[in-house]
Amino acid sequence: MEKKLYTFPDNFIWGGIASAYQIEGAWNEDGKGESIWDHYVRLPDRILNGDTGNTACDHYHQMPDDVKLMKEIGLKSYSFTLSWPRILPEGIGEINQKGLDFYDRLVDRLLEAGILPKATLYHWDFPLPLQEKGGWPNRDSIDWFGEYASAVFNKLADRVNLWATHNEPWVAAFLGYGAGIHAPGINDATQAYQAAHHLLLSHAKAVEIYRSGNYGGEIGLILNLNHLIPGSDSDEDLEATQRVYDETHSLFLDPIFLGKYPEEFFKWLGPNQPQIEAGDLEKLTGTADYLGINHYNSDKVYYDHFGGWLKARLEPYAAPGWGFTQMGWGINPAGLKAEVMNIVENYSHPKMMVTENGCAAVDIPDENGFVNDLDRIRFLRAHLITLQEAIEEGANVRGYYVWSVLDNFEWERGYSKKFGLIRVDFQTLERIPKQSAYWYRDVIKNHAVQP
Ligand code: GCO
Repeated sequence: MEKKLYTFPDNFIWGGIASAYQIEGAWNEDGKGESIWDHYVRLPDRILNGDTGNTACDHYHQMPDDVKLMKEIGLKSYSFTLSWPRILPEGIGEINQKGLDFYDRLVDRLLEAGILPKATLYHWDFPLPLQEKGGWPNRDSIDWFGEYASAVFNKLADRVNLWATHNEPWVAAFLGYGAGIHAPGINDATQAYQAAHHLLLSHAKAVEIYRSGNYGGEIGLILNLNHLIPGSDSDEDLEATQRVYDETHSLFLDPIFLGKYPEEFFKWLGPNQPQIEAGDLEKLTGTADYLGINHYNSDKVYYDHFGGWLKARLEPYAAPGWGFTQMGWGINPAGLKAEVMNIVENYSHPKMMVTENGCAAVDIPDENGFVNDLDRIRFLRAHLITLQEAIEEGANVRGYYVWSVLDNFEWERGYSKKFGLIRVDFQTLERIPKQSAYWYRDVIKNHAVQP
């Protein structure tokens, strides 16, 4: 019997994604200012093996060849992020023209290669001088971000029609200002929730600026929506799961799509809840032309008296027949479909894209440096199949971006985890496409996934 082919809509966008700090390098070249990550990686014992993004994949210098490689593996779109301090070294004020020119060249190279550019304004590399003024917890950050967004739109919005303001504001707020395991390394729940509120308001500010420019493209928000499963049907586990859902999902989805914050959750937060000014919520509602969903894994959630301010403990969940990625994340392909259908059913059925999906795989190169990453192919195939099912059930999903195009700097884990379709030898900076790159090229060509 012929195997079912999982086909995607004709106009479905097939892409790959990376982020500025994780691949560019040139951390202090051509007038670039310091980001909080440039500073954070120099602090003792923050990054595994003392790795930094100082060079990373050296994409800043190797960009033309990287775009050629993207074309060779058949990408129809490339989602990149812009380094705020490369463009505004002080965060506000004088523009570094050489910084903007890099992205100008990147966009032109992509268009020449027939690859749709998608640009995200912020992927965590906040300008250090502005962090020294209080960072995202400072309400001035809204206007700082607006000034940055204007400078970028003025230069690129004539050729880039697919934008996102923030990548994973939850990570920026709660790992950067809450857990303190990401830059700027602050451990303060009140600052984390205030940062989350200002990240959302800055998103709305950038959207307002973009829309007033009548550029005609689309601008959205990208959220990390991993799937949460109650550890049991006990009240305490169900309530703990709701609290984790509220912090990771409701806190961002509700104001944008429902015009409200999760009130019960704010009562739980008590003094940690963000200071909100009159009119703030009205500014947030309806500010996403599409929702970007970053999805990797599922977790079971249990009540835990010692589980931080949420009093919750997460345990990675792997579906039957699956295991865990090199990040220790539970593989549960059905979790992607569950997250997409949750948005369809509870958040007014918006336009969506899967803006990140991929896995850190074992990746052992052969004598030629080639990686036959069948485990990554199995991961991607299974997630695309559940995504196709969601689309068949009515989800308005317009595209899918594999994280990541290149092996790169995996934040506090340094270069120890490999997510790329293309291997990077960090001794020589040689790029070598993995088997998954060739598999994905066929998926793109066929607009379909074979089981
Ligand atoms: C994220 C970030 C990426 C990560 C990737 C793998 O989702 O955390 O957007 O920068 O590198 O997800 O962890």
